[in-house]
Amino acid sequence: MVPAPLPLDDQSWLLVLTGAGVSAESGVPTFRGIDGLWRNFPVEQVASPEGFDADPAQVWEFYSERRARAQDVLPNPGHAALAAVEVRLGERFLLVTQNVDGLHRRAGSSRLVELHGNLFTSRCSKCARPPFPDTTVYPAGSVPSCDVCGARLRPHIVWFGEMLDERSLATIQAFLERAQGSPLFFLAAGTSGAVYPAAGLVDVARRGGAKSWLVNAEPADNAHHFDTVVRGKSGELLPLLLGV
Ligand code: BV8
Ligand code: ZN
Repeated sequence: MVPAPLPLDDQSWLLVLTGAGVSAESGVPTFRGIDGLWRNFPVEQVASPEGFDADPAQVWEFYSERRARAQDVLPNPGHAALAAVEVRLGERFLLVTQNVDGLHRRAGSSRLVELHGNLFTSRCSKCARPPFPDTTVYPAGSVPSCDVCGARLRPHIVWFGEMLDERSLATIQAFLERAQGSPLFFLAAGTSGAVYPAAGLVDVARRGGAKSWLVNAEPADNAHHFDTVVRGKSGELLPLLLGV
């Protein structure tokens, strides 16, 4: 069944949250699906500070493998639809992504918050050197070191047990404050709703008066928090729901 588009008009504000499912049709494996990334590497070992301290080479192997894969893939119509609706809504639009694959930016999205960091950015695990672009696929077993202080480099990614960047949360808060008094829509796509605080964003938006939609291939952990749930592929559904 073809879903009705979101009733967006020239007063509407739209906050979108995406997860790994939005990149699945580009060929990027999701985390918890059958081809899940975590299958080979238990999440605590490869996406946590403890795991990095215990075996930095294994963590760099995990992220280098994802860098190699993500370089070969292309944005899909779901990414393109989100970039198009940003052009239409301008400052009344904000895209928050849990994805670190960089595909939203490659599709043209710029009003974008990368909540969990970015695969193609590294930083020093020790000194205050700012995070820097890094597309290097490091050879298995190697751990790159900072050329300023010599400490280990790490991916600029938010690991489990780590706080999100304050600026990300402030950007979302400021957007919701500016939207007050106008019709607000919240759309989540391709996310299992398992990871917080991202999975709690729907509740924050609803407290701001939002009508909420979820687009997902399977039931999500927090599906009951949404007014409307549309089952299916985001690459097919987002262009329809966003009318682009
Ligand atoms: C924090 C970087 C404060 C890594 C990631 C108990 C209760 C509540 C919270 C916690 C708790 N215990 C611990 C916590 C906190 C923890 C958390 O939420 N844990 C969960 C697992 C219970 N959160 C944190 O640690 C966060 N920090 O809370 O700080 C704090 C500090 C100290 C102690 C406590 C709290 C930090 C979380 C960030 C972790 N980093 N990513 C990396 O990417 O390498 S999370 C990781 O999972 C990815 O970012 C990923 O995006 C994210 C969420 O997964 P999804 O994107 O949803 O992907 P998933 O595969 O799960 O689902 C895809 C969905 O798409 C599926 O449903 C599938 O059906 C669907 N799909 C597939 N194909 C399609 C599709 N849909 C549409 N179309 C398709 N074609
Ligand atoms: Zn350093």
